[in-house]
Amino acid sequence: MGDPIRVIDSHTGGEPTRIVISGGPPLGNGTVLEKMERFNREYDDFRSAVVNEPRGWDAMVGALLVPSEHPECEHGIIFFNNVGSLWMCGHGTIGLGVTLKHLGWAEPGRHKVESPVGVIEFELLDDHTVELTNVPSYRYRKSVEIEVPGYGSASGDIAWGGNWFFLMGDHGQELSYENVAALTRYCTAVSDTLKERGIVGEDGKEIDHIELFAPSENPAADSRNFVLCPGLQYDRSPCGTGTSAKIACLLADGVIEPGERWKQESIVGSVFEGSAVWVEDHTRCIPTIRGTAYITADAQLILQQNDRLRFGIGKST
Ligand code: PYC
Repeated sequence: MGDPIRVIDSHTGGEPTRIVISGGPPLGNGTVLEKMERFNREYDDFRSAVVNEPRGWDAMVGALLVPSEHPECEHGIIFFNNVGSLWMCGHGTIGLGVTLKHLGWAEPGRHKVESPVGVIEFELLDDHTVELTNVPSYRYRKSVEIEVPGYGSASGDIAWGGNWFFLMGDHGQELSYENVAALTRYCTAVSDTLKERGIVGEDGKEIDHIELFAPSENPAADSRNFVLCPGLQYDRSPCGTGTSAKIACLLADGVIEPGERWKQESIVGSVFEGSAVWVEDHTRCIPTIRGTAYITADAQLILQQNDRLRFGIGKST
């Protein structure tokens, strides 16, 4: 056994994050993208041990705090879930800010962190509130028509907000917590259709998050969403990268102005508040997403040598 694996668990608007703050695998030198690639190649058992049953569960999002060689960054971060790594994670970054505060490793103010897709910044506003300044986000394609077997025709926008999303307003689904099983089936059918038709993000990148929208019944929110993540779990939070992708589309359509606030409610009723400003020649915007997180555990993970399931169910040795 190596060093003890210490984790801090938190939830951001209901979506869990488990951050490994020590005892992670040695990923060598390089950028955080290079470290993530090595993590994917060589340490998938570790990922599974941290987030999958019996130690974790399917909705758990994990993160590995790593050193960053970027001159402006205090840390690097690699996010992952029940099936693999994520490019970025907004709710997880809000959880990171609150976790670093809990540990006494970050004071209120602005902090830069290197993610695999670029430098992100978070502002710790108080013990629980964090505002993420995300990577440049944009809509790649508007109103892509698809025929979803068993459901009929539908259309959606393809956008990048740190992950690739297919965003749908016109889907005929009821966005309620009671309807999560049916929403999961629908989004899975959409995801399968995108794969079968070879519909991808820029540079052929897989669109691995499906995001549905509907009006919110909460007068304090502008919209409600349901986000299906890779691994077929839905985001309990409004999804930081998904809200970034949505705001990029709203800005492109002129529905919101630069700096105007958008309040996105999740399927469990938690709310993120976001806005964006244009960069470069208006092809990209920089979203900021504000949310709250709470610590739920400060623990040490134990992987016993003689435990056949120590790396998680599906990874038995
Ligand atoms: O908040 O960006 C997010 C996220 C991605 C997957 C789960 N949460």
